[in-house]
Amino acid sequence: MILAELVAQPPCNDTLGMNARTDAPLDLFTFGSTNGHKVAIALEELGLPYELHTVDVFAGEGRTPQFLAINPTGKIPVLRDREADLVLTESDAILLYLADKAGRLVPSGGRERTRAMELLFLQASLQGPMFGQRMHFSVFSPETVAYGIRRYEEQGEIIDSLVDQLLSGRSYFLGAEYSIVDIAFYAWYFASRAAGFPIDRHTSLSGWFERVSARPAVARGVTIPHPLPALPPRKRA
Ligand SMILES: N[C@@H](CCC(=O)N[C@@H](CS)C(=O)NCC(=O)O)C(=O)O
Repeated sequence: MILAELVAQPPCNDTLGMNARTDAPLDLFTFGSTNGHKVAIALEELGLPYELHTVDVFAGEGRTPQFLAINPTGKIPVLRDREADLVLTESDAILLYLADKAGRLVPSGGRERTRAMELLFLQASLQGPMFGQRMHFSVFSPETVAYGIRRYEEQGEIIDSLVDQLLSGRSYFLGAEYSIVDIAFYAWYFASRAAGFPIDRHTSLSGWFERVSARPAVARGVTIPHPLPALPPRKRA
């Protein structure tokens, strides 16, 4: 979604963090959760200066008229590129925009770029929604809904096996080169592991997770704008 211009400045708590600067041409509206982590990691990896705006979407700050004018879904992350007069939502679209802007972390053309797009769509349409529902039913739901827990834990296991297969015999999703596809998948694995969903029995997946975790920009990105809070204990069906 591209809005021609912001209709108002959001009333966010502006927080300066990590490599962020107040005079930067990019604004990142985010909170310390998966989809926001993706963009924070990419900005840190690419060394693009950005101004950080914390929007506590879980306390309703995403539903203010000012924020809804930027993103009608009321969700983070949102990126504003002042120089390009562009406001962009959807974490994987933002990853692609940033990588193209910097000319790094995504193939510029050919079959490799087509493969990267395929995997980004897979992340956005399968891993993200399924892991999101799993987190909801197994961790945050105020009720214990056995069917919901079973359904999404089963889906999670199917995705873990698929990702393990995709990573088999390669260091990263696209082969030898780390890319925004790794960043896109990593953010949900980071949160899922913190919520108590193990991946150890999948050797390719767990090896990849360790490799990506060891990157300094990734370690910084998952603390922006704050470290992941302690999560409630995982419910059992
Ligand atoms: N498809 C969107 C999902 C964004 C999303 O669900 N963001 C969450 C935080 S990770 C959010 O803002 N949740 C608050 C809400 O839904 O009200 C993306 O990839 O950016």
